[in-house]
Amino acid sequence: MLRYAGAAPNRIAALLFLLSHLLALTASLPSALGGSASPGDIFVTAEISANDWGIMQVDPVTGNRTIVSDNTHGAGASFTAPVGISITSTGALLVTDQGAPAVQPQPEGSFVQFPAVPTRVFLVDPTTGDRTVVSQDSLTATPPDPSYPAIGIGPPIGEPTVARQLGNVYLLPAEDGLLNNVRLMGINPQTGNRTLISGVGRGAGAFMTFPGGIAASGNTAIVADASKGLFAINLTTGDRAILSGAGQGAGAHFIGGWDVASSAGHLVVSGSTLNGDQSAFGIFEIDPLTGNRTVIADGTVGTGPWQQDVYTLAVESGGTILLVANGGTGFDGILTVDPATGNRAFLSDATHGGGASFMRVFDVAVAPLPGDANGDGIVNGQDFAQIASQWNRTGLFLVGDNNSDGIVNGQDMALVASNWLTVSANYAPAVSAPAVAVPEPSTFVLLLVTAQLSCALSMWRLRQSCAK
Ligand SMILES: [Ca+2]
Ligand SMILES: [Ca+2]
Repeated sequence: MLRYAGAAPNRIAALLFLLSHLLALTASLPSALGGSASPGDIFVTAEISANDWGIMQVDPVTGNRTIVSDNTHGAGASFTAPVGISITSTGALLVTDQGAPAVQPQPEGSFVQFPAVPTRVFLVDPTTGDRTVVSQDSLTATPPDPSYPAIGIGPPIGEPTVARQLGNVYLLPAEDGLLNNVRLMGINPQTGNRTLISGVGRGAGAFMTFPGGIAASGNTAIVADASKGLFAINLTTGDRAILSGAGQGAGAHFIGGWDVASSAGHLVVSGSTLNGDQSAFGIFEIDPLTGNRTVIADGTVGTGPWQQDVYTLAVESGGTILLVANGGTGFDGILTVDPATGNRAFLSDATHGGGASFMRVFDVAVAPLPGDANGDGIVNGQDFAQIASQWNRTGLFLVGDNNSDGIVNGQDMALVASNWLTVSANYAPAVSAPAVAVPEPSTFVLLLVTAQLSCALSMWRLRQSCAK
């Protein structure tokens, strides 16, 4: 068996992957994909005006707003109550819509609540605004309402929060409005079929109560729960454990989680410090292994606007936190939060940013920059070095695990190669000019070729010397 000492095999293996993909790219440079969000693009679900809910795009620098998809933008099935939004690996917008409940009288005189518009999961083209229903509940009307045929089979979508892609499945936390049966489901993107991953009847451990945001890495989903904190859910067994909350994890007081995102190897969480008291609210940095917490921002940490009813969040390249402020007149919009100081400023609201106006924002998503292993907003040699130094390491939310499959390997390096020198939309304002110039691509490729040839020669010699 061929063995190397020290870090050499990491760099060699990583170099070989990067080189092979870079050489392949010279034959077919990536063309602009229609209908794909660009890295750093910000999208929100919003109540745009009375009876018009939809998707808006927010410029990460100016805060200017444009309507992407609503009653008059984009084709396809109409939104009813789009709430959660995330971005798929192909740059489409993945949106959960809670439908419209209604109370219906029954023949015997009772009243039954059922959704007049079913709950749905949409894919939305960020360029055209066109909407495609991926998965849809049927209405519990008799006879069935032909205008809302079920799409996909399996457990009902119920009351979904935000769906998130992990590999080839969409993860969807939801509760059943009638049964209060909180569960985590997986959705097949091709068929819309839903399977129970964790909940009543599958997996051991405490049940979720009020699920919100979700992050995922490897074989684990982290679900924010407004009543219990953060759940860690094994995607194979369905087992649930409270990772951080009352009695779990040390550090800052933390009871309930509203939303969660991953950033540079840790979790960024919005949540409450007193059960049921949203005024006792903060942004926390939480260790995904221990559940230990520190406060990033709250009513006393950091300066700038702060008010209760701040809910969902996302993290930009460079670590800036985007926070949805949803606190009533004069406090609706998107805040930026400096992760180092906790300082806050409005990016987009009634008086910041121009363009289309909105009434309320519900959720925010930032298009990631694939291959940006160190999260600085540009894909370059530093990302190569980051991945090489972590080569074959396994774990949760690893820096360098670009595709979130729980291991740092050639697939992550391939994303570096295919996005070489791509920058995120917020790159310039968020990162100061590098002191050392980034080498031209051709120069870097030449260096890699030289290094790779050198490695190949030494490998050949080693093989020869080892061959019997
Ligand atoms: Ca980078
Ligand atoms: Ca990976």
